[in-house]
Amino acid sequence: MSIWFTEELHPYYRKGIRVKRVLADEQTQYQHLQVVETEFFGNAMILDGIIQLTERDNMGYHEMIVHVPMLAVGRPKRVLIVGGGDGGSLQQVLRYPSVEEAVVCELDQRVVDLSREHFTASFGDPWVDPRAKLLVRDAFGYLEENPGQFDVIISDTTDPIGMAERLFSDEFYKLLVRALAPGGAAATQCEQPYFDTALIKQIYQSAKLLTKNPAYYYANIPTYPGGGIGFMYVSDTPWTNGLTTPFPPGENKYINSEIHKAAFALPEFFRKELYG
Ligand code: SPD
Repeated sequence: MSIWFTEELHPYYRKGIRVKRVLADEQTQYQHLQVVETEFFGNAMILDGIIQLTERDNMGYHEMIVHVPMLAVGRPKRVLIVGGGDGGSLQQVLRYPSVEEAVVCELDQRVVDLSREHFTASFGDPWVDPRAKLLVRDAFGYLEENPGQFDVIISDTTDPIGMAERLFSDEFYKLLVRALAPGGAAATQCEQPYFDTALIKQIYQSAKLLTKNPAYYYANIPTYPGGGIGFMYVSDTPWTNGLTTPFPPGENKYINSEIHKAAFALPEFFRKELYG
């Protein structure tokens, strides 16, 4: 027996994946959390009805959100991941021998627990690395308490709905930039050019007031709306600095030098919207 899971993040657009069986289905303190085994994409995590990751295509998301700022900074030592309780970004961050501490600020402990149960084939168990530090708390307060502390910050969040909405606000971006060490860089989950143009423009304008060299880039992820998602690079350090930095030890499944560069090329309608 198999069933179709249909996602409707936007009221005018739907996509579906075929599910073989449900592995977990619970209401946590914060959200409806499901893990399903799909027919093509391996295991998938779904939060409040929205696909967060699948085993088959998460690498486009995690490698791009992590390596672009990490490579730009060069030898990052202290890294903060906002959200990211599934461990996918953490796994990529820990590939860098220069990293001394990787703090993950995740609100929902159950996301961590169920990922450790169902996604070890993809992520291993990055939490056993002594450099990994899990804080089960809201990131706002933590950012406020830690100005100038991080070489890289990854904002690995859900969509701007409900409690996650403020992670896309000007206030959040101010705190994010304030928490960066001099020369540091951040990358944030920044939605879909077709569906979220106004939001992305607002975030870019805010990032432009706060830093010298923000830029938007994009990755293909078939299980996300529109087949992909974008990221905002936020830093005084140009992202192009990373083009000559060697990749860290370990295997890349999505990023390579050509993809790294090409990800910043935007379709004309969207380039005009964003950069004028
Ligand atoms: N529309 C889905 C966006 C999901 C972004 N978050 C993914 C979390 C993976 N660590």
